[in-house]
Amino acid sequence: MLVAPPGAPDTVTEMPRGRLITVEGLDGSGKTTLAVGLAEALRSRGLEVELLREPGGVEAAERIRQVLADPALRIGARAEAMLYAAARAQLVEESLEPRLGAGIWVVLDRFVDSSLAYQGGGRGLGMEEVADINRFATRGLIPDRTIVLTVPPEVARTRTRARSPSLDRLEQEHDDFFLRVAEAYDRLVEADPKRIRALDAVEPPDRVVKAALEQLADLLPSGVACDLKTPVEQGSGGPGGQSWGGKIR
Ligand code: ATM
Repeated sequence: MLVAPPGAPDTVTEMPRGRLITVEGLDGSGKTTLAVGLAEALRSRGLEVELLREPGGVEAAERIRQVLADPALRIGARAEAMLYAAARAQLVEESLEPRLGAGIWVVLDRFVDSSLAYQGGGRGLGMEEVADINRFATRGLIPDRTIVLTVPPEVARTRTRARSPSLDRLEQEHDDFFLRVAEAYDRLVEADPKRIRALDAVEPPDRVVKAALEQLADLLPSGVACDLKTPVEQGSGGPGGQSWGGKIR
């Protein structure tokens, strides 16, 4: 099945395709908080939005996630890249394509750019090689917009360690691994500024959500404004407060 261009009517339903918005960055950058906040903000403007994560989002991919996180397993760099791509292939086929085809927006916590940064950059497999297997896995599906949260790797590491005392297989990597990942993200932002927008993750969460929404302005259906007040400005909590929860799978 060919991937219709963003915003083009779906040939079967004549419904405009949904948009795929991905959120990227180092663990501890606040990426998941942003994904939850962004999904909420888009829903509050009347859009149907699904919030998903990678690796995961569908049962087979969630099981692959458990394998990838297991610190007791030895997994080589190439096998690791293929496992992320396999989880992604299943998510695309089982969940993303049907939803986008039905006009649903998807906010996705990580996608191909994570593999380019972690396996291509961090593991040193090369971004082009990793892009090749992912083109196969995703049948060429490209996000309509990607927000990369930038944060100094040492800040991200401190937050990750504070969050959980036991680190998973990837979180146990050395600092220079995460430095290479951060550099790879910088290269991705530089190479595709139309799709990939970098935001400073050190800003308060509600400001990051607001800034991310502004980066989606040209994708929103006409009549939907992108300058909504953040929930904090509206006095209803939000990621700056404590009430902005959300299930992400
Ligand atoms: P989250 O913690 O954002 O759910 O991601 C799980 C780990 O998987 C994360 N580890 N760290 N640190 C990043 C890693 N990852 C990859 O290495 N490649 C990928 O393609 C994806 C989707 C995630």
